[in-house]
Amino acid sequence: MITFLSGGTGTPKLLRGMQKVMDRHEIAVIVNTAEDIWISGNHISPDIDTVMYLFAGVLNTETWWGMRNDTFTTHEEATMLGIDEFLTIGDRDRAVHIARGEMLRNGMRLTNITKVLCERYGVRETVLPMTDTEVTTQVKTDLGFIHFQEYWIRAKGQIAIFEVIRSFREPPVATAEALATIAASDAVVIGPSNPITSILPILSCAGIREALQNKPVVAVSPFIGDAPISGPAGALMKAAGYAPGSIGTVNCYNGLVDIFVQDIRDPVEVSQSTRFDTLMIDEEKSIALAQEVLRLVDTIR
Ligand code: GDP
Ligand code: FO1
Repeated sequence: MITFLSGGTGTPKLLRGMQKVMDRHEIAVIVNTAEDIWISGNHISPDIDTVMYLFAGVLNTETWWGMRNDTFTTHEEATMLGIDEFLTIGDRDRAVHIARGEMLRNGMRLTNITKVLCERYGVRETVLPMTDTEVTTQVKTDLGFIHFQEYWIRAKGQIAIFEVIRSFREPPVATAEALATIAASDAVVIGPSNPITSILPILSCAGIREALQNKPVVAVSPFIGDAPISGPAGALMKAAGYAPGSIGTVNCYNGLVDIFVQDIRDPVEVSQSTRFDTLMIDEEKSIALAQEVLRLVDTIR
């Protein structure tokens, strides 16, 4: 068993390859939930949904969110009625948000809800939220703290940010299932996800760092030079006090990583790192990187 720590784009691209080269029952994914948000009364968990849709074979791999060939009738009608949905929500995707919201209101744990949804979609891998309680990444702007999604989607990442915090009513604790999965794994792979909005929220759940200390950990950089392959990781690293790039990424994961993987094109030198082509522009590239990462894992487990 290998456990992956994942957000909703970079690591899912690696998982797309892993699916093809591993026994799918041997893949476990602990997923960031700090980007979750309630919209129009329903619960969106963007990273869980991306991972679940990928494994279910229904993910839109053009955008890496939402379902392939979804329609947007409800979103269009709700917008016409004056509802402010700043995320474009597909009709089938929305059904998942409705189901999740309803189960949450009925008092079910997010872990169990995710299990039910994955079963309905025939997912063979294990998909686990990092925690069962609500935690939200917020960024400080000139107008005060706003939800990460407000910054990245509504403001299109076009406003200055000065600080990143995670807000919660109770400090997030890793679920028993997440900790048991790590304990049962031969190794943990921190995929090339956004260190600030995807990986640090997972590492900050009580129990995770201790669990990782006893495991071989491989991490893949989401940066080439000071720019991420996509998304807002550069601005977020700066706002959180880290240098954008592979060195800043290693520093985020302070001392947890046994083998750090950088892209062959990355001009930054991280001592004792391993170099692969990490640009997963298609499924073939994802499979090739997955194979390399598995070979690495074999050398340390
Ligand atoms: P989010 O939840 O949508 O932000 O997705 P993640 O946190 O999982 O992934 C975002 C990160 O993925 C960004 O910082 C990108 O630089 C990184 N990324 C996207 N595609 C690739 C790729 O092909 N290779 C690598 N190494 N990183 C990638
Ligand atoms: N990202 C966008 O850039 N625009 C959208 O309209 C959008 C809608 C959306 C709906 C459901 C969902 O699960 C994800 C969605 N995302 C959208 C992606 C999501 O907000 C991502 O979490 C962030 O883009 C980066 O982490």
